[in-house]
Amino acid sequence: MNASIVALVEGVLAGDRRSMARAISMVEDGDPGLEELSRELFPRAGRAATVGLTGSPGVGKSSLAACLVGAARDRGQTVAVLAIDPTSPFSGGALLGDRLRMQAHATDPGVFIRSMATRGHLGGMALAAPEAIRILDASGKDLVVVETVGVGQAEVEVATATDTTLVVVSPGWGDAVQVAKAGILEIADVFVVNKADREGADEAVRDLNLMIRMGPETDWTPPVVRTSAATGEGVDELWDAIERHRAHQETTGTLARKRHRRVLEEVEGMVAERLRARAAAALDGPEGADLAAGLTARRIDPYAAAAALAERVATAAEVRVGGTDG
Ligand SMILES: Nc1nc2c(ncn2[C@@H]2O[C@H](COP(=O)(O)OP(=O)(O)OP(=O)(O)O)[C@@H](O)[C@H]2O)c(=O)[nH]1
Ligand SMILES: [Mg+2]
Repeated sequence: MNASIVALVEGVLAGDRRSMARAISMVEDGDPGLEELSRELFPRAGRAATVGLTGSPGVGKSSLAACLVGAARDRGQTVAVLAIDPTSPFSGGALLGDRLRMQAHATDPGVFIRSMATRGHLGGMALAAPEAIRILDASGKDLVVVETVGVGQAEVEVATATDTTLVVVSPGWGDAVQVAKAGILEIADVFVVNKADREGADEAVRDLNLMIRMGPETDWTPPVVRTSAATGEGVDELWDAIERHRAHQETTGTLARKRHRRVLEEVEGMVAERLRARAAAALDGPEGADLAAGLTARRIDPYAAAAALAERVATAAEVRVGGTDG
């Protein structure tokens, strides 16, 4: 194994900040050494509780993450925060403010904070997030908090990467309606009405509860917790709700099922990515030219072309794929 990867693995397992930061950068860049790194870290992960924070811009996700860091430390737990911006090709800039808010924890060795973009990762968010979470998990942190910006598919993907998903809204924006529209009712394990120090929090709580009651019957009813990240109000209740959800998932076996499904989906994504890369490489060469000629002349249809190519790239022992394939 590459000596620098060996050192990096040791550093991550020891919880060394610089090693962790480098490892996350490798995820961001889709570094070729990632496969080796992941292979070494995988057996050491799976211990951390993972919590996702999601919601519209500005509702207070980062502020709440900072509150959760405080709550974890009060309870003697170590914690990592990963802020993911799937829309930005760069990390740092846009999220720097978040890190400044976290400054109270910046020198605490039990806390690791990092933002991440996915500029180079082939599988995008869906593959990058679980990989980054695993690094933080393997570093020995008890809790990993993941914040995502924006509403959309990437957000849902990140939600599936964590054990407990918090959907955060703030009062006065008709946020309950937004939640319904965005289809994130389904992904919420706990609803948080943040900025409870502002007017309209009670209405938001009421609307959400109403919506949950009208929703499908499930074995877990997401609680709606009122918080103010500004005053610290409700943070203990939020912590309790997270713990209750975790306990529920453990006793019902949902947690194990969720994790199984997650890792299988990850493998599926990797397979898809590999085959896609092989197909692209094949189409780039003489085979692509042949196919193009056949398609243009209407000798072959796209379905048949795809079926033949899929068959070939799936079984080909050796297809040259510009460095991304083993
Ligand atoms: N009054 C009040 N303001 C809050 C509260 N929580 C956060 N804020 C403020 O709301 C603004 C946005 O907070 P952030 O924590 O950055 O929100 P965010 O959801 O992380 O925002 P993005 O990452 O940009 O989507 C900041 O100015 C915070 O100080 C709260 O509970 N009460
Ligand atoms: Mg934020």
